Amino acid sequence: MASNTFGKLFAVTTFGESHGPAIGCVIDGCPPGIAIAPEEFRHDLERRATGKTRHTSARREADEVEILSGVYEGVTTGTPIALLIRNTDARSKDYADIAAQFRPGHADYTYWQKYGIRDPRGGGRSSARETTMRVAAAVIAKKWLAERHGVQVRGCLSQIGDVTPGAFDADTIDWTVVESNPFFWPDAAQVDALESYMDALRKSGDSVGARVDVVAEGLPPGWGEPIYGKLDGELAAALMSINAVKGVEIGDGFASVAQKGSHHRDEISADGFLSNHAGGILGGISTGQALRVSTAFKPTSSLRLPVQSLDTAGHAVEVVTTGRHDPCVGIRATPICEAMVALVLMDQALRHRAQCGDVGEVAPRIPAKVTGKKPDAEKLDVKKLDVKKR
Ligand code: EPS
Repeated sequence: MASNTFGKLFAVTTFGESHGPAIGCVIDGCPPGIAIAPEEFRHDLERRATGKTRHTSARREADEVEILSGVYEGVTTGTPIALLIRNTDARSKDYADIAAQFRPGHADYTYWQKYGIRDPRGGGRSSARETTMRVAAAVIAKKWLAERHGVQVRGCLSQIGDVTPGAFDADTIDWTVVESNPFFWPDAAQVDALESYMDALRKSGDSVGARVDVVAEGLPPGWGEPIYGKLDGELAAALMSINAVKGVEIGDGFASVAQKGSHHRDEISADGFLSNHAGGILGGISTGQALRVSTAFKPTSSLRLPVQSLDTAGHAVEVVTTGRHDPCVGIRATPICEAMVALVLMDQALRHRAQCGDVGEVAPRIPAKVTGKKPDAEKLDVKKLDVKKR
């Protein structure tokens, strides 16, 4: 299958199916000298994993990473790094009854049309199981970005269905709150209400969409390649490649449509930029401000609620999907979005070093921090700060 490789200098190829013996990746182009141990993958893989709370799929995978190559005595050697994770909890019988049916909203029909054959077990290659390897590869990217450039890539859930955080500002997210609840939710006061919301949703058999925000801080100005390798363009493509993604916004995104230019342009003073509507990117190149990107996930299509469809013979069928499905795929998408942002940044950092490494630091460097001189009233509208509890 083509197009399983991502990145130019830090190139990640993933392989494997949800119910095959294993999933894996090969990272080619990783700089030598990065210390990495198998246990360092655990934290992010557990953040992404199913079966950790009642709000995600009940499948319990061990997600043990085996490093097959590219690492000697705990340090990357510059040769291809192969990572392998064996699938340990696939239950293919859940798919026996729907093996020849097209689940509406799933990739069953399009894979069938493209290849004329498909692996129906757990969605095969189209399963979110594949995202495990992106998160694993990004553990190395995140480590290099942090150690080499002081870049931190962090994300949170910023909407589930029509519920938005009661207190949310991308510039002042309390990351300890985000990491201390099963939703990566930034507002501690709403977590109980979200638990009830998700319990009711799961009982109803339905699913709901979500929005994930990622903020990358510490970026230097200059990363990103105009014209066809723009940082925002590559971020959008990377995030859109995640299962169930239907939209990506950079900075104020679609809200920019209703803004005036006098408001949107981020004023510059000697103390720093006065706002960050651009989301840290101008002309496809990082400004040195925080990178802000937001991703929309559609509601999960595998539901136990009956729905009409066709089978591969063209007969009308009623599809009922049993098995262990997420009522909201967006809930565990935060580490996946972080991973894709980190992989893009790693690749762009290496590309910048390759072409412009000799340019060095160019004066003046505008400080990243927003000084707070200009009240950002319109931004509040954009994020819909009203809480809609049910
Ligand atoms: C998925 C369906 C479920 C999820 C799976 C994603 O798979 P299965 O029915 O085979 O258990 O559990 O997610 C994972 C296994 C994972 O590791 O993310 C789908 O249709 O995308």
